[in-house]
This record gives sequence, C-alpha cells and structure tokens, in this order.
Amino acid sequence: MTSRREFFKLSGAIAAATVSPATLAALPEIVSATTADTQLPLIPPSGRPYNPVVTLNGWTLPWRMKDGVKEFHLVAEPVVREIAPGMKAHLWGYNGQSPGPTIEVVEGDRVRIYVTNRLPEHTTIHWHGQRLPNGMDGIGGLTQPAIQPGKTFVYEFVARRPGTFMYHPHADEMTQMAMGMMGFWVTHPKGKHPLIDPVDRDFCFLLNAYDIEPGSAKPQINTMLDFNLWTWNSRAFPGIDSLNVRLNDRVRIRIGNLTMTNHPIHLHGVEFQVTGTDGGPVPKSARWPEVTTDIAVGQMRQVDFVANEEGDWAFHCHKSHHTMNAMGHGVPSMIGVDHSGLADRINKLIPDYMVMGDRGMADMAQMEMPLPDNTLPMMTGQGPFGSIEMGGMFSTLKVRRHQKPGDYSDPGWFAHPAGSQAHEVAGAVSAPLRAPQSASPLGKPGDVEVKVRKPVDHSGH
Ligand SMILES: [Cu+2]
Repeated sequence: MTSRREFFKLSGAIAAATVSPATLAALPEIVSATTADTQLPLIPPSGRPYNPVVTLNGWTLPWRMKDGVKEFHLVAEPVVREIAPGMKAHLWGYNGQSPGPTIEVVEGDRVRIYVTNRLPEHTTIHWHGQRLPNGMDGIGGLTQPAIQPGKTFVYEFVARRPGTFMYHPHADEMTQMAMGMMGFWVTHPKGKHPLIDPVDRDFCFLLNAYDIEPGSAKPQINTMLDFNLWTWNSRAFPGIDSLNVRLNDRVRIRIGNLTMTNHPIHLHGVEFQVTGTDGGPVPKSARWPEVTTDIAVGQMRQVDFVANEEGDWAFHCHKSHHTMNAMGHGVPSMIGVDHSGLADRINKLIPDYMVMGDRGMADMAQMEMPLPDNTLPMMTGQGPFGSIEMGGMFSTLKVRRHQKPGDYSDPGWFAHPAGSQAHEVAGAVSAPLRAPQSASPLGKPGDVEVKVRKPVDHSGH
C-alpha cells in the first residue's frame, strides 16, 4: 500500500492526478462564502502561528491539518458577485465568490490543494510565483491534463519561499480570467525575517476588470482593452470597503494585477516603500519612498508604511478612467457646448433625453439619470461634503487615533480639527496683470480666433 506522499514521489511529472471516488469522500469539506463584505482575519487554528492578512471585500479559506499537511479544497464554479450595491454580475470564481478565497500558509508548510471543477468547461490552477515541482505548476496541456467538468485534481507542494502570490487558471485563460477566476496567496515567513518586518495590519487585493454592458450581468470575454468596470477584488467604488487603521499602525498592502493593463496605484497622506514583489522581499538598500507604484500586468507589489497622519485618505488607481464605472466610453466631449434650451426641445420628441456635461462631467455624478437595471452610475460615492465623483478603483485609508487594535470596522467620516480644512474665502478677486498684446509671428492677428469660454449662468441672469 503506497501512502499519498509516496504516490507523489512516484508519479513524478504527472503529479496532479485525478482523485478516485473513494478518496473524494474523504476530501476536506467545501467552505463557501455568500457575502462580498470584508471578513475579519482568520486567526490560524492549527499549524505555525502567523499574522493573518485582511482580504479587501474577501476572506481566507480555512484548512484542515492531516498528518502535518495543510489541506485546502477549492471549487471552480459559476458565482454571482455583487460588484457594488445595485449591480450584480454572473462570474466564474471559487467557493462562492470572485475572486476566490485567499490562501494563507507559512514558509515550509506542506500544502495539499484539492480542486473540484464545477464549470461547464475544463480548467486548471496555476500557482503564480511559487517554487514548486514542475508537475504542480498547473499549465493545462504542458504540465498536466486539464481538469474536466465534474472532476477533482489534487496539487501538493511545499511553500518554499515567503511572499505574495496569486492563483488563476492556465486553461482557456482569456475566458476564465475575464470571468473572474483568480485568488490571492500569502506565504508568511516562519519566524523573524531580515527583510519582512512585522506589521499591525496587512491588507491584500487583486486588480481586475470586466466588460459588462450596461443593463446586463455577464462579462464580454473577447474584450482586450476596452473594459468598463475597473475593480479591486471584483468590487467597484463605492462597493470597495475602506482600509481602517489605527494612528501610527505599521500597515502593509499587497496588490496583484490580473487585468490587461498597468495600474499606477496612488496613496494620499503618507509615503510608502515597495518592500516586496512577485520575486519576494526587496533588499532594504533597493527601496525608495513613493506615493504611487505602477503595477504591471501579472505583477504583485507589497507596500509598507506607517499610518501617522489622521484622516480619510484617498487611495486609488491614478488612471482617471479607472476611477469611473460603465458609460465612460464613447461619450463626446461637450465641455463648452452651450446647449441651453436644447434639452427641453429634444425632450418634446424623446422623453428622458439628457444633454451631457457642458461644464465638465461632474454633473453626471449628481444627475438623476435614467439607467438600465443592474447598471452602476459612471461616477458615484457620497462623501460628507457631497459626491466624491469617483467609481471603479477607488477607496479610502481611514486613519484614526481611537481605532482599537484588531478593530477593522468603519469609523465613519473624519472630523477635521478646527482650522485644518480648505474653505471658501469672501471678497472679490482682482483682475490679473497681463503682458502687452503683440502681433502673431504666423500672420495677422485675428486670422484664427479661439475664444475663452467662461461658464455661463443658464438661468438667464
Ligand atoms: Cu488603473
């Protein structure tokens, strides 16, 4: 009789093997999540101790210990994910959600992951960035046969190096990633590590994107660039939870990019250092301060900082189209176009007609727009002083003096100390000094005339 471990040694290159029905009955139980809320960190009930991460709008997969091996069970399946209140999407994911649950282990752990396929087509899982036997790398056709619908495969390897990783299919990748199949993986260091400092709070999330037509719920899978929903862990602002920390906490944020473009992720309020990449911890001599780090496709970045400034600090992708929700594309620029009175006339022919953005697009955030069902407004999210005019990849880092250690609940909006907030000033603004007019070197003045358009008061005053 060969033990499982023996079996893996013997099977070599075809290490990811189909599980027999008898074994299936003894698999770790399937744990599934039903909510898109951020779950409290999972304090490890067994194995080596570590400081758990908090998955933004996500959760960590529980495991069972069997003969010293950490056993997980992932189920690839269709899921319904709330992208933000008011909009749900039909995605594919793992264990009830997209992204799948975060897997947390400790350097040196032997890990066994059962993968059951409940999708309508075959799949595999690739463990992005891990050191492992080639036969465990999860590349359909190259290192293993694909997992057919209804089948369960098992992967087993030792988590050899600490760091930030992800998992995703390597079979019909274009479809399966566009449908939301991905998850986070953190390997914690065993004990003190010279390049991995202990932190008070450790957050993680994946950057992902969808192309979902307004009014529908299913992603277009052939889209390469023109996505219309830019999400963190398959959530768009204001559906993304805030990152709530205590003043002077040491904070780590781990971010992985599984979209089709890069994302310069920008944090207000404090500087951070990139302390780790997909390749592991960055040597201390190679770190420098940043407030924005660009995360290319397929990359992971781990940033560390001390949250020593109180407030509600914006935290977002710096590509301005990525802080917008659907309907941001194909809209002509109407800035400066005076269509006063036009809407009324068109409305007689087309009820619900609306003219867009003659003063900029900010009005769009406030308009009571007729939207198709299951569609997010383009820019949205209310703050204490009005619309934040952001959607997509946007959240806030809330730093509070009185946030208790281990308390991840939302403390509400920041109360600015007196005299510490921008405010209106009274009085007239004086006319600017101007240089004397001179003739244009290219011709007579007045050949081309471009007038400055100042905002007009449409009420007729
Ligand atoms: Cu972006």
